[in-house]
Amino acid sequence: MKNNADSHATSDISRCHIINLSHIGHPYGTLTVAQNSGELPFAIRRVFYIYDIPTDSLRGGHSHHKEQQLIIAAAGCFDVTVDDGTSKQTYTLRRPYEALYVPAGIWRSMHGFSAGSVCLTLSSTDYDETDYVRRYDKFLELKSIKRQ
Ligand code: T46
Repeated sequence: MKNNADSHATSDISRCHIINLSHIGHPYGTLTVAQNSGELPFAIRRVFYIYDIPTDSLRGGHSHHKEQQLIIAAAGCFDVTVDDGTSKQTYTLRRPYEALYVPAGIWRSMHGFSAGSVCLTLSSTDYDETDYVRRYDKFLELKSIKRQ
């Protein structure tokens, strides 16, 4: 995978940001839309969601070579910490229309789950285990940052 190091070499957490998805209020409930119409940073290829999450769970703990994501608290709330090997930032997701954009090459961890929370992820790629970097020392190596 010749270009794998590229996303890690160029990504930093300043590229992570919250996108407010379109939401339409109604007396009987609010409707939120995510569609490939240009308002998203990538075309959605896959959707997955995590639920029945014990409140003390720590999910994520990896980066991706190519995959970009929008992470949404579809129910409840939780924290997402993004890390580029130099800096970290924690976002608290608490509204279903708030989508956290996480580009490739960024380490992410999800924690602080409220009871009944649902983590919905919109992904730019099909599932591919070879796209994952699951060891932090390997992640730092790809970032060309040496441990002190
Ligand atoms: C991410 C965060 C936000 C599949 O078979 N297909 C899939 O599409 C996915 C996403 C996962 N899996 C398998 C792989 C593992 O055996 O499901 C198991 C749990 O996946 P993982 O440990 O990677 O779950 P999380 O919550 O740590 O991470 C997931 C995504 O995998 C990851 O891309 O960024 O949510």
